[in-house]
Amino acid sequence: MKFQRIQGATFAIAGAILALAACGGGAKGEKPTTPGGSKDPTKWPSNDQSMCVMNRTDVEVSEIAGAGSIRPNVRRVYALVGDAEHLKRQLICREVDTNLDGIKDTVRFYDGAEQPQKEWSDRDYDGKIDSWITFVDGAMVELDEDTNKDGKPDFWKFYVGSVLNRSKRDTNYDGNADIWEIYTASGRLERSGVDDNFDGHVDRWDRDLAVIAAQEDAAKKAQDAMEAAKNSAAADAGAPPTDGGAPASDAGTAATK
Ligand SMILES: [Ca+2]
Ligand SMILES: [Ca+2]
Ligand SMILES: [Ca+2]
Ligand SMILES: [Ca+2]
Repeated sequence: MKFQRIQGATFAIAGAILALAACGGGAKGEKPTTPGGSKDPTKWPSNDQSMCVMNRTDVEVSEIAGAGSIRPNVRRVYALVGDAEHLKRQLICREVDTNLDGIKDTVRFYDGAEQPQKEWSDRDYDGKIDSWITFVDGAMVELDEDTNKDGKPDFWKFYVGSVLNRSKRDTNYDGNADIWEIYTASGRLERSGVDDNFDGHVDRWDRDLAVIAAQEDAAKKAQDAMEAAKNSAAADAGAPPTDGGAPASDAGTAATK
């Protein structure tokens, strides 16, 4: 029973990883092949560049072929926990060769409760990790990306309740952030602080004009609605005489017919 639950959870994660990889791949058609890999499964390298390297011997490894693969491309590593009588497997690492070239390109590490802790991916299959995700209580809180293919993160995104909350970028790739971005509650860019001369201090704040316009528009609509409600209440207060007069004229009209 317990094992079934674990299987279900890991399959759900498999879907999430594949969806993520599909998003990041970008290319229409076939995904690129990592140097040293091959799209011909009979020519897969003997070294699959495993990232589930565990400095422990009390582990069990399971290899399976995922959808569309004729050779195993998914590896799960379990720790064996408990005493001899109550030994159980606990998922600690899972890695996938998502473009089926014989080289693992996405890995997830799990905590003692089998909740994801970290995920690293080579989303453009150039052989270098370019995406680092941090999870807290199973939710993504940080996504770091390498946008210039130097193997180092230069775009850091922070999430609150799965919504992008703030980010920072290193646009001259010196390792230090020089743009800081703040997002609205719906995850839309609201304003950016820009360090023009790369001295570590914000020189100017840019605000998203579209967001400001939308905020002003919403405020004006609220104001208009309030005015309309006020006018309508005032009209209602003076209305009875005219309303009262209407039936009479209707009656009169009817009477003339
Ligand atoms: Ca691969
Ligand atoms: Ca890469
Ligand atoms: Ca970089
Ligand atoms: Ca910089």
